[in-house]
Amino acid sequence: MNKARVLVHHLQNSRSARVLWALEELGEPYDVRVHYRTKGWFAGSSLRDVSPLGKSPAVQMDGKTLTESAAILGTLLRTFPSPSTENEPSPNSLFWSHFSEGSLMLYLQPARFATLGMRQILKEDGLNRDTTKGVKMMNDWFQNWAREHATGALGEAETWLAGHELFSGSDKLGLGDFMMFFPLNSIAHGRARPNAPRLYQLGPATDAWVERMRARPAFQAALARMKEEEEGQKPAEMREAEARKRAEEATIW
Ligand SMILES: N[C@@H](CCC(=O)N[C@@H](CS)C(=O)NCC(=O)O)C(=O)O
Repeated sequence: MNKARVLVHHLQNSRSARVLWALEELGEPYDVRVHYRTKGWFAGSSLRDVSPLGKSPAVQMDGKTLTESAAILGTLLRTFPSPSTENEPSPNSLFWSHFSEGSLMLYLQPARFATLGMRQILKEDGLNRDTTKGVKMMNDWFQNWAREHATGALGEAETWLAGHELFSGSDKLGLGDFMMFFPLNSIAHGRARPNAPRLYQLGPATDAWVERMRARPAFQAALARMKEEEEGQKPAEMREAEARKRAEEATIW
């Protein structure tokens, strides 16, 4: 049974981390319902029961369902004011909040899915050499295009952080920080395959900002809560499948 005023719908490895971190910074109690990714890295159907697009994050609060991370965070910061966070976004926060989704995630997310799509297509039976080559060429073209644009955006962030402690531009964490954290932390600490080439690089000021944010007790608390909820709410069939995979790996090695 849910007790807190805020219920966060959390999808593993997703933008909902922004919301859990913000709620920890605000000291506001919250409940979490975990949604698990499918094998293809999609959200599955359970989030569609919560909101029409079925995307993460979604928050239920005061009888309403909120979606879009920037809009959710704006509402939370205003509703639960705290002395160490902006209650209203500064012009800088507003800028970086739009930048995060509109100039950075715009390239990073489709680039990731293009690679996932390519891997899936290449598993199909009956592909000839030319088709395989064409699929790889298309993905390479797309990755180069995305990388060129994302690299420009990462340069902008680096220039800003070389002169400022926070994206808010003040001494308080703001909407811009919570929003920018997801793409930058994903680049710095994302689930790259072992030995995979790093497609995106952060500048030294950006790297240092990510580590400062990660070291905040509220971020660590959000991370611990995510792990606990993801583990605790895991469906039995998922546990069994994981146990089978571990057993198979143990047999192979
Ligand atoms: N602009 C939206 C993007 C939401 C979004 O694309 N969320 C991803 C997770 S990071 C998602 O739900 N993906 C699962 C899917 O598309 O199946 C926001 O900031 O909330």
